[in-house]
Amino acid sequence: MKILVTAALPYANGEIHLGHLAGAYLPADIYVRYLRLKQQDVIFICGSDEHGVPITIAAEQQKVSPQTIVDRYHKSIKESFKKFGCSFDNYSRTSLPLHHKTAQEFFLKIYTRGYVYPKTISQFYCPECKMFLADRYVIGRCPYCENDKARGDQCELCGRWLEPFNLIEPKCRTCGSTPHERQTTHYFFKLSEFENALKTWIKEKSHWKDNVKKFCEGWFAQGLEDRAITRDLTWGVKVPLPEAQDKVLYVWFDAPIGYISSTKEWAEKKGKPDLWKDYWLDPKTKLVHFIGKDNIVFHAIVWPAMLMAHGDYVLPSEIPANEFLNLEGRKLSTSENWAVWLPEYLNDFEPDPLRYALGINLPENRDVDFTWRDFLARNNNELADILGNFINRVLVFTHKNFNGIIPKPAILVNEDLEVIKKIEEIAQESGELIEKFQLKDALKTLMTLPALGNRYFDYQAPWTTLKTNRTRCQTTINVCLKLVASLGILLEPFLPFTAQRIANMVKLRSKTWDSAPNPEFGPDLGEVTVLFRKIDEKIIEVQLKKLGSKKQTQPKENKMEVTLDEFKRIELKVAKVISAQRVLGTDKLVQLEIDLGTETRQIVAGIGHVYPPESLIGKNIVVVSNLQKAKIRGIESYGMLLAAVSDSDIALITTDKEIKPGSLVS
Ligand code: B3M
Ligand code: ZN
Repeated sequence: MKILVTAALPYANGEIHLGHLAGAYLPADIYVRYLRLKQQDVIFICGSDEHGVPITIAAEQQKVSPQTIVDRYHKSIKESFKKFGCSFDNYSRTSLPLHHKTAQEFFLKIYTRGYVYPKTISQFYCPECKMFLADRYVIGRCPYCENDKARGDQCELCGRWLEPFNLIEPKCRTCGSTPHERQTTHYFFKLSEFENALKTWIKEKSHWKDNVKKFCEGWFAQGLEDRAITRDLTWGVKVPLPEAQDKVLYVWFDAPIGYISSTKEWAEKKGKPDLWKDYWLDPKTKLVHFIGKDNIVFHAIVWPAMLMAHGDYVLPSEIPANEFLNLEGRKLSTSENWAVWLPEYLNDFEPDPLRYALGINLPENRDVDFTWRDFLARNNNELADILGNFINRVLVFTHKNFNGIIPKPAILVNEDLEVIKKIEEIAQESGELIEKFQLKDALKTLMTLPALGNRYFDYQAPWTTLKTNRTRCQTTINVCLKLVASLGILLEPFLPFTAQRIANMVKLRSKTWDSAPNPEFGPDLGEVTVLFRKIDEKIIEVQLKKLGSKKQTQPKENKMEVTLDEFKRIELKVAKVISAQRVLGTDKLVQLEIDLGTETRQIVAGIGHVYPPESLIGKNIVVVSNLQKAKIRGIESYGMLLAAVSDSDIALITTDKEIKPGSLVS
């Protein structure tokens, strides 16, 4: 059976945060990695959603073009997913011509099949901005929950899908004026015609999660209405009809088609351009959409209806939708910066501790809370003290007492056999849980293994049998190493970086789920490295401080004033760059040696993506010379260089003419 797994296409209008990860991307990645270990024919498809009002609004806020926004965030989202270990087979973007073509063909197909019709309607029009106000361009009060910041397409608070006219006291979000009504023609999708077919289809999905089924029932209770699938905007996929040149497809119409075009791109990259058809055109394909709960209606109702209208493609089999992740007891809010951003997290920590902390507490059936205190405790008490400790003590013992060669077992006694049986049982049990999308239980189940290993090791006391009964000691260590090697496989879906390091340390040769508890590894060990570092309590306060404070890229609203005395405490000096080199493995950091007149110093600056290091040599720069020393990527930096920073560029501050290094800037 072919399995096609997707994770919701994130809007390329900002960075990924923990809410996104816990909602869709981490669970999808765990599921796919598991299926690969089970040697299933699975592909994992995603990409950036680059259309719609979320993009154009971000562009307006940051005063750049929509293209600049999507280019910037597509690149950085893709990069942070990679660093986090999201193992997509393809990560595409909806601005690709291939996607535009696929979406237009989809539209034309359902249009010619009679499921799309034009209708003239009144819409909000802003007289000030001289434009129709699509979706999020109108804000107002939600008629259901009274939230006064509801958007024209959806109320974020109660999750209801809205039409702009539903809003009470509507306003133009750009200029605040009250919009007028004006006539415009749009294309409507006959969603109402699919009500019965959808009901029958969803009835078969008795095993689906309650949240998805309940949501759909609520929709059916209201009755399905036809939906406008075009917008009066210029950014998006053009409507492929001569009479509608000035309109684009509604982003929620084109985005799910992105799953198909991303699969097409994958096939093209593989050099087998028709391979996507094996997945999409085969009704036996298991199509699994991982999403957050705010996307349920689009994936469980509108998209399946679109697929039914089209007729050629497979329908979703599973829609494991997660609830929300809260942060330190509060609802996540990107506008208030109540969020932990993935690139910032990855600057400070390794990916696996986060995959663990989120994985063991996924919002599968209810909203959950992420706290830094819990993150720290999970890392220190569970990853370092239990998992890391077990593996480390076994490997160190083997190196020390058996020269790093895997000792052969003698006769296995009951206690040994029990450990081996337990590995087998737990692999089976957690595998079944993963298949049922109960990922956090699967991880909890797996984590009983290192705990069991520690108990077994303590009880068998190999440091004693080493002297009293060497064959017994060999057997114990052999069993322990089997467990370590099995963990190198079984933890892979959850902690891929750690699992790879374990695999290297025991020289694992086969990596299939079913080979645990008897995987092929050895005959000797690789170098032992520490798997988890304990994290200091101090980080909690540092991280908490970041929450709710405005991000640097956003315009500052309140400027804080300083006194002249305060300003004078900062010592600015001219320095000349003597040498410059890129910090290995980074594209931004440059290590500079600078002449400050009376001394030379080393500083590290984040300008390497704009200034090639060699171009800096000989330049006069301005540095804060009394800034405390800091370590950046382990490299000491004493002082900070000044530069002007805009959204997309950096300009170094230099002197207008030659002046002695060390001169004060005041
Ligand atoms: N971009 C919404 C979101 O990021 C939307 C998902 C599209 S999935 C086809 O939440
Ligand atoms: Zn306006």
